[in-house]
Amino acid sequence: MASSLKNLSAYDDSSIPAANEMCFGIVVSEWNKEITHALYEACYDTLIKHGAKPDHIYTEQVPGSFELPAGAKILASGEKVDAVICLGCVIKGETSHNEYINQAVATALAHMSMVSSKPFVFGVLTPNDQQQALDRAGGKHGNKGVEAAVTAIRMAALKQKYGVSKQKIGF
Ligand code: DLZ
Repeated sequence: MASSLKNLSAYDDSSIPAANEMCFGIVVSEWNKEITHALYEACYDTLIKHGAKPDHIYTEQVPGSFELPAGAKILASGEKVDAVICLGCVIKGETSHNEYINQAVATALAHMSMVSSKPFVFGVLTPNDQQQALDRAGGKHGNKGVEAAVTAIRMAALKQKYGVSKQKIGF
């Protein structure tokens, strides 16, 4: 419902900082590949459109969305990337597996964003069915891969603005 009220894939280009000096990690889940590949293409193209250099974008695949945080942590552990984008699609099924996966991924990414100096972007679709996924992967609700890329650029720019380095929050 929220998506029909606000399609964030339609955004004002001029309000997005230049990504020329930024490095990004993208972690893509292989589950529901048709969807996650569409998210990835839109995400990658959006980073390039805003100035990111192809050799400053590091892409890795993981088996499923549950593995996104671990993959993201590995990518973020090096000093190369300024932000990590996680792309996945967990479709609700007959059991409650989706709730466990979604909750675990969201919690882990939020936690890593807080304890590290790097943004971890939650680009995971949580649809009730395949059609809802398609609607958000280049369909009538835009492409959430675009939004994930824009979020990563904005958060990386925020980090640069305040000169945040590698220190952790806390003692
Ligand atoms: C097991 C599973 C199921 C049932 N559904 C999905 C899904 O819709 N989307 C997704 O990204 N991954 C799914 N997985 C795989 C889990 O994310 C994970 O890869 C496995 O449980 C192994 O840890």
